[in-house]
Amino acid sequence: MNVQKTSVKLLDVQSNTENFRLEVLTGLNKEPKQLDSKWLYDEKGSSLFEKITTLPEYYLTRTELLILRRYAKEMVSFFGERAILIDLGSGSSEKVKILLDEVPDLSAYIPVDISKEFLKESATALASEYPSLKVTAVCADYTKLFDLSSFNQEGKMIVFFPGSTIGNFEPSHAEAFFKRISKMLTKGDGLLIGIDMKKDPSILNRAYNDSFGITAAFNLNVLARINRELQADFQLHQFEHYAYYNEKHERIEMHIQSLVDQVVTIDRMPILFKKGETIHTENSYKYDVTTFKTMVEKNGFKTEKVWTDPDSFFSVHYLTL
Ligand code: AVJ
Repeated sequence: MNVQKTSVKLLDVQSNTENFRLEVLTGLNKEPKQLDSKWLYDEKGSSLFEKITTLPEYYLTRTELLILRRYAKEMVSFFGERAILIDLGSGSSEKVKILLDEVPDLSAYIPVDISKEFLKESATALASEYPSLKVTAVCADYTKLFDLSSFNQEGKMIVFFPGSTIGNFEPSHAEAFFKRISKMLTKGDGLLIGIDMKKDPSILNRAYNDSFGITAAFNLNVLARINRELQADFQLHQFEHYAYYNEKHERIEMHIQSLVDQVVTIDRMPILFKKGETIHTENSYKYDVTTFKTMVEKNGFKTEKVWTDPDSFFSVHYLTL
């Protein structure tokens, strides 16, 4: 047996269950009902999302990987020497490996994710693949501000935010996110960010309604999580996945729709559902290059370079403070 010793430190900067209870109860008592999409990513949700990224209809991950592979050399040439690479929502780390393979001299790699178990596993696996790399995993909600001052800085801080996760934020929250990141960084530091582009709605609709039903399972899994963690009694077969492109708001909306009139109990509190009523579980905003540039520039960043695929389905932007 080959047991690897690794040097992964884990910093846990959140108290998850209390936030979850409060946000679920608040969100489901709203009109219309809603849940923040970050709650989709428990261990099961994270692994279902990994499956989504390999689906034929879900062009996003595949296309971003293609852009990263093709332009990694040029991307890392912006990082300079001894950079600290902060990977927000690191997931399986497949994307960052493309960059790591091109930067020989990082002073640290900091994967950040809200899903603790998943983070621990993937950070440990990565550390054993890159034995000379200093890896410190941070379990945090990166929609909030967190402290990076303990990482003493030799080179630039580079924040890597792939996957069009920024698309989950309301435009006003995306702006707040840029402001917050800019407070964590100093002049000359960088932000490498992946964005899904506006395109033919039928392509978008297919990407969020895959024929294997994995996206549906991913969406409905949040109900199973609420059942398990908050003593609730959702009957999953009484609900259905519903996702569509909202042209006016330029976003995919993902909902969970109630198939009948019903009452669900969460921690002894009754929640009423009308037949057809939905819980809005995710927005996935789509951008074009110009709109995105304008937004980042309004919030302190300068666009240094934009890379895209031949169909302009996806883009990766390098921004500096
Ligand atoms: C991880 C936020 C980029 O919006 O495409 C995939 C999540 N939701 N299928 C996306 C997701 C449904 C995904 N992001």
